Amino acid sequence: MNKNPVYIFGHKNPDADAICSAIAYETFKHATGQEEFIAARCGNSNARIDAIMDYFNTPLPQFIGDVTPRISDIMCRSVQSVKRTNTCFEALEKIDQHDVRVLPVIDTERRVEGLISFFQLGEFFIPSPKESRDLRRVHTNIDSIIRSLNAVPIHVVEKNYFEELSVHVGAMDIRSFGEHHKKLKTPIDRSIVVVGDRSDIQKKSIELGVRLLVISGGLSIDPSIVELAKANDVSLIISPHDSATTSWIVRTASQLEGLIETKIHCYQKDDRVSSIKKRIAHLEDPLYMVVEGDKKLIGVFSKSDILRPTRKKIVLVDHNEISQAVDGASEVQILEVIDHHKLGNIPSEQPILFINRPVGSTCSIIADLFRSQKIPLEPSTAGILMSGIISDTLLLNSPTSTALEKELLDWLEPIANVSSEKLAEIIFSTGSVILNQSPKAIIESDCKIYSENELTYSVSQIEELGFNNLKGRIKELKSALKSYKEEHKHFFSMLLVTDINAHDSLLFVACDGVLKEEIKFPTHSRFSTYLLKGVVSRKKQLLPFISSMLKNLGLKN
Ligand SMILES: [Mn+2]
Repeated sequence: MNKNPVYIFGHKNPDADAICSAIAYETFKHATGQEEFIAARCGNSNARIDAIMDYFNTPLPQFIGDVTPRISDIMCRSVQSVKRTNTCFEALEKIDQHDVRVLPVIDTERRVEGLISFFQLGEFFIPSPKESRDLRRVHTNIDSIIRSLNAVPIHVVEKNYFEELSVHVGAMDIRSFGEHHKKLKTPIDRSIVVVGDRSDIQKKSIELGVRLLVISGGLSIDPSIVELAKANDVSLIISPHDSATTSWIVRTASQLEGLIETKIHCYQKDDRVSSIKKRIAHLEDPLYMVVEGDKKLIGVFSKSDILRPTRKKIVLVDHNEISQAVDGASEVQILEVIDHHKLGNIPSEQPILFINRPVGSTCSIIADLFRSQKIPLEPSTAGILMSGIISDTLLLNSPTSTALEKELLDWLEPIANVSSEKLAEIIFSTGSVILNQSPKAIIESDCKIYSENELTYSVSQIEELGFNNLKGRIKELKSALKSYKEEHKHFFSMLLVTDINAHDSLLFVACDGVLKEEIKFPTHSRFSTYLLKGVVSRKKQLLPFISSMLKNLGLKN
């Protein structure tokens, strides 16, 4: 599977041309070495599409209802984390090993507690000169010190007890050593003294009752000192490092507890990138947490992850208006548009491949790409292309049909090994939508939504072999159309029922009074709705009428 597929989408409420052109364009892309292009659909199939897929033994493109970029698309899933009981040494090791600057702090159940950053650790190890006392501070237990130093324990008392300790290097003269301690005001029993082979300081420290005596440089200790430490309950260990290094490493044994930033921001993996972008604009967190359930950490992201342009890319076939495109299309990169409809308004940040030809179907444009580039076709691809052409042009009977369609069908027939007439019969004789669907489904099955300035309106179309099936359904169709219009707050909603034998259509309109006066089509006596003689194309015949009607009403430029 490709890492970043580019999905080829037909419009919502797909018709045969939308599905067939997506499939054929995927094949075309693969034939030209662009394997990342994958056909998809953002709506359900219908009987006509199913009949085509069955006949050519081709699976439907996968359904993807929404391409909105989500946090799950940009978050990093393999997260390095620490626990509050970890030491700075362990955190620094992770930061170094994994080349990160921030680590989430989690509990044993993976619940987020906060974060620790390289910056915070830096502040801890290099406090401001005014706070030089902080340079000695270490919150830890003796076991952590032994592990950080890789030290040899000689005598250890209560090694797991966490306490606030203070580090001192016993480098001064024995006479000043005791005085120095008094001046520092650190309780002696919470002091760590690091010293080399100076038995006087070693002895004095034990007698004063320090918490821990660290012999540096891996030096051996006189047995009498060991005995004295045991007698005084003073912990005694040997560090392999020199005194300066030892005292620094002892501080890295400090527990993260106390350094953790607990003011963090957590988000969900399904949050939209666009809304989180706004929400974190004023925040300065080095890392944002992605959690699920009981604050369980599942990923992280940074501001730069969210500001990066989306990696999701799509191609639109058989439409060029955002209102007809898959949900979230306006938030992803539209790489190409291959279409044969009027131009909507589709802004792009970069130049894109945009092919729009006034021909009978999108499949015609794609078939022509195969033909002009001399790319060999499988019979099933040829058949799929024929199906899109036949379905959109009503077997060349629609006024949208051009000379190109006739030419292409003649070229494709021998490759697909099926005649256009036979294929037309298979496609158009599939069950009547009117007979098999609810009024709501009839309106939604091939419904296109258009936007004109602030107005939106919808035009649905179904094709039937004659109008007989409409008998007794008119009332419920009209009322379903009205509900649809109101539910979607459209300016108006239309349903065009086309008789593909006689090449006429009936038009149902749900609208308010002012619009009704502009519609001057004759009324069909039997079905008490408008009869549009010779009208079969929503795109080429009905939409220009709607356009001029909106102009007359001053609603369109
Ligand atoms: Mn089309």
